[in-house]
Amino acid sequence: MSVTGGHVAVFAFPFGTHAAPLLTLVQRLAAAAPNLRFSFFCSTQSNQKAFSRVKHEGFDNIKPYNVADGVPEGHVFSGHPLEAMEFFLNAMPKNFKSRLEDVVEETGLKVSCLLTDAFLWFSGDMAEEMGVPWVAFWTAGPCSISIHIYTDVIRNTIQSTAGKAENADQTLNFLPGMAPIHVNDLPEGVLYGNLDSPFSRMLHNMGLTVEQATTVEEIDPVITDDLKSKMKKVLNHHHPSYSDENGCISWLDKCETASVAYLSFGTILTPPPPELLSLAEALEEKGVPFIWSFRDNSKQHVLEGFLERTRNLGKVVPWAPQLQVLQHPSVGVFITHCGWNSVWESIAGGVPMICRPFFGDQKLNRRMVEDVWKIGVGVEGGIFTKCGTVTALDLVLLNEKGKKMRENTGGIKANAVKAVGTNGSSTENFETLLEVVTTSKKT
Ligand code: U2F
Repeated sequence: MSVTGGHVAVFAFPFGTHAAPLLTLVQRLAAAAPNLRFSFFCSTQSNQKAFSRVKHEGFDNIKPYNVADGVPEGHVFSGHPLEAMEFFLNAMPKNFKSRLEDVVEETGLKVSCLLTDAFLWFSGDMAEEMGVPWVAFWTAGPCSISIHIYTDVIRNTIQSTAGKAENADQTLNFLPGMAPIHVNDLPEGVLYGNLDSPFSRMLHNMGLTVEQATTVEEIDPVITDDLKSKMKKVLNHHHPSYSDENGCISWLDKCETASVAYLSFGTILTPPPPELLSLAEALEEKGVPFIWSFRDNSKQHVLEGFLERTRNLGKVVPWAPQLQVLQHPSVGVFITHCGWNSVWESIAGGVPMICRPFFGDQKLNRRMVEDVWKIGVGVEGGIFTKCGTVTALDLVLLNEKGKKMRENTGGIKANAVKAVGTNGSSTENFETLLEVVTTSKKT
């Protein structure tokens, strides 16, 4: 590999949908700056997944490096979804630091820029020590990064000792653009829950140190303007596409316009069995055709009878090309956990949402979707019941309100499309980012 233009070290966060969008951004940069070398650091498992899902040919200037995942040898996992993450958080920042040192020694290429997931707050200090710029990449929405930046203000303003329940409906009207957000929507670890867990501490530290973050800025101008005044650069990002191994698109081709429910709960969680059952009962009762992306084999037995009976009504797949599914005219509603990527992809497809948020930024996203952008509805009582899901399906698929929600996605999408146009802010932001990574100190 002959590279003369500098060495960008990229640190990815290996859980949820973090590494894939960062890799997509790196591919864009690598294509635009073939003389730059990009070293992509992440856990073995996450590197395998991220690099296997994207076309890698022609990207000779991107090289994956595996960092230690911190899991003790012989450890048997309990099945708790956050267990692997806790090990990784405890191994940080040593695992990234020592692997980077090895790579610099092996290749003889000094680092000229550090491009990292914003979660990895220690990168700011590392970049400063190396005398190179730090670009922090934020994979979720502007609202949630703002919450982390203002964590101390929130803690000082709202008495957390009173507990979540007593303050649940208090709004964050003392923060720019945050008036619609209620205490109840806050990610755990900001005001309530374990403020001292490794994950809460990581987010708090990030809020205190983040200087440059990427985010979709058109979607909420007030929050983004405020962030712009706080951070050196606010940039936006794009999403990868996947192949259709399970024939979802050809199946959708046979369905009526806006009739199908697409269900997915992202890459980390599966709703608890009683909720899965309620959801299935609601779909069956209403006879709504569906595509259900169902990752967790260990929970599929819950749906056994339902799957038998609905063989002609719907399709359960281990992975769907979500971006394309949501673009398909047959899809009428997205039943989602409100992960940021899913929300954004639903907007891009013009599909209204039924929201069942679980943790992290998902309740914030639900609030924006339902109350601010008016492009979806939360399930009654916050969890799936048969009755609540039937009501939500009726509202979105059959009611005028559902039509209006679909129309509302159009306005938000139009801004995003403008942003990625030739003179749009996204395009300009990419050029700025390119400038930062290419003009930083050469090797
Ligand atoms: C964490 O979210 P998740 O990774 O669980 O969920 P999303 O942000 O919604 O991203 C899921 C991605 O996986 C893709 C889908 C999204 O890009 O298109 N996908 C797919 O292509 N096919 C499938 O069958 C299923 C999913 C976290 F839990 C959230 O709270 C955060 O908002 C998010 C971003 O930081 O990370």
